[in-house]
Amino acid sequence: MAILLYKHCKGRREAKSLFLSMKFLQSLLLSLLLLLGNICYGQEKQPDVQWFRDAKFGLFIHWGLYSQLGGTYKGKNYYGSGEWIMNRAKISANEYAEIAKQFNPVDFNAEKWAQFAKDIGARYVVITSKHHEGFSMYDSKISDFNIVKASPYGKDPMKFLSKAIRNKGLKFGFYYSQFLDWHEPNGGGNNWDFDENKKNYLKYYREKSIPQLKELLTNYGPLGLVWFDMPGGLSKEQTKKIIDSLHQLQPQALFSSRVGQGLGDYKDFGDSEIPPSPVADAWEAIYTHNDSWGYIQHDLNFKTPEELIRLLANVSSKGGNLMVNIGPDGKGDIPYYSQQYLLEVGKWLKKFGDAIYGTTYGIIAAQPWGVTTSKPGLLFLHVMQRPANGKLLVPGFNATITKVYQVDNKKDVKWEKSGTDLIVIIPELEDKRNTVFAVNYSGELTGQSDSLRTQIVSQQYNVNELEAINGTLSGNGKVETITYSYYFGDWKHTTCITGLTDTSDAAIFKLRITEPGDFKVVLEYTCPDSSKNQEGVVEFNDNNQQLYFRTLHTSEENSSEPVLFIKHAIGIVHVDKPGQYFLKIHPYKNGGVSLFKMKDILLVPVK
Ligand code: H79
Repeated sequence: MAILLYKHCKGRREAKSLFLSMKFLQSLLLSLLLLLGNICYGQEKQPDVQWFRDAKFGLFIHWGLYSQLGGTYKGKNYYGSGEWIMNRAKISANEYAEIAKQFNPVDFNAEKWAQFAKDIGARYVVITSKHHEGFSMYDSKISDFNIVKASPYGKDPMKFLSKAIRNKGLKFGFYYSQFLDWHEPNGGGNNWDFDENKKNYLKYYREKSIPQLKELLTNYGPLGLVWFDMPGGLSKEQTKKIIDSLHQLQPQALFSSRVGQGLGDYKDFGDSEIPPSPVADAWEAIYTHNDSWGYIQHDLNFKTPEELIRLLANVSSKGGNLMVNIGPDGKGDIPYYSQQYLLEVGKWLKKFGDAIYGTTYGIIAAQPWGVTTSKPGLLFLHVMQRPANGKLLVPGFNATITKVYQVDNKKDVKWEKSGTDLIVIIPELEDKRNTVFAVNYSGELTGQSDSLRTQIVSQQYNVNELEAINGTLSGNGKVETITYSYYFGDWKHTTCITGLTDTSDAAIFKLRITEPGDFKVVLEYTCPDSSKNQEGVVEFNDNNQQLYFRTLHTSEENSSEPVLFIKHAIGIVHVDKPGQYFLKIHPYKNGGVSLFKMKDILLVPVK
């Protein structure tokens, strides 16, 4: 017989099989295993990520001395990441420390914040215990530069908040900036006060960073997670050693991947980044509600309820969690629009939360109408665009359907099946931002295999988007995610097709067009000066129809500036009858430079 032996002490998830013939040896081994398990517990036991995977929605809170400044210093307004103001205004550590004397968040109310987190439907809350500015927002014995000792407030808000959050049944976690510390001569990042060459990062880790993390993991009850940010100055071995010593304090606390060196218990992508395709491992996308993480008085660019609700569905459909950030002000008040708009998400989750919490990525890929999420025996259809004829096509539904219903009111919805096409006859959308229908089925739903991935294109929607990630590439064609920003630190990430240089470098999109008609073809791309005036061609339906175009200059690429995308309409294609088609894009001639970086091709039904 074979027994799986999980080696808890060394490596995590390694398994090896043993072959034994005698029964008593088996039970002896099992007792040994139990013993081993107990000895190892608390040392390197893999923390349980299941709660995190199921949670789906978290609340991030950036709060520190930067909140007191609110994005303005000495009469100058700063735009973008407000928590970077010390760095951007090159404020000396001594001068910056003076701000603590005005920091008195008398409106802070742990119960109110916890109730808010609960009401918006968040399942976990993460708050900055120390950001890059170096100020500890809790009672620290390691550094006097903390809210209890250095501010008139004189209390530890984290004591109250950690309890209040847990009392609501939510997980509580700390953000901690482990390497950057602009207050400390040996901390990372401050080169306007301190000589980089004289820094001893290890001393900083030894004397502040690690002891503070130990305080946080010791004095605030069980933590759901520790959100490390911006690693630096450590080798993989050093990082591993620190992680192991911290995990000993709380074996169940999850550490974010920004602990560095490819370590950590779950994956965070870049700030405001969603991977282009579903990811099976535990991961999280972080977005801030406006353009800054820390409070900025003059930043009113809040994402609307519709944007937030759709963002959450989109992230869930790819298998991740969304953690949305708010920046309370120096008094401890949550900005008005964050309160209003996030509460809308909470109301939506009360109705449709079954389609978010506890789900995994959508088995059926994104469609012109929206996205899907999955549970065993259930596929959730997040409908954000209603087909004009009310017939919602779910292709590739190769399982037996028992019923289809609207998630909030549980009312049955009519449906038809034709081969593996499921057609749901949907009523007017109760919530135009996202109304979710559930398909109850038996058997195994596998969806379309990726290599055969064909996108539905239909006259029923205002637009059909062929995303870069869905192109099949030949020659030098490749997919690349470009990163840019508007103000500062308000990162944007766009996945593009690039490298289309010679006629053999092509991107092909496989389409299933469901009705005859004409479509306007719009290329959405960014094109630097060096790529302008290149000729290209879009071939539709095997060379029968060709659209020629010449690339237009948009902007140069620079991560700290906007990258501009143009929607360049290049012509019309005609479709005689429904069926399988393909659309191919490539340069017209050899020997040029890459055409552009193309975000998508839009097929707009001609009406
Ligand atoms: O807390 C929020 C940000 O302040 C923090 N992560 C989120 C959650 C963050 N810290 N650093 N970064 C994000 C990346 C910043 C990189 C840069 Fe720069 C800042 C690039 C340009 C400005 C530092 C200074 C690196 C290059 C120059």
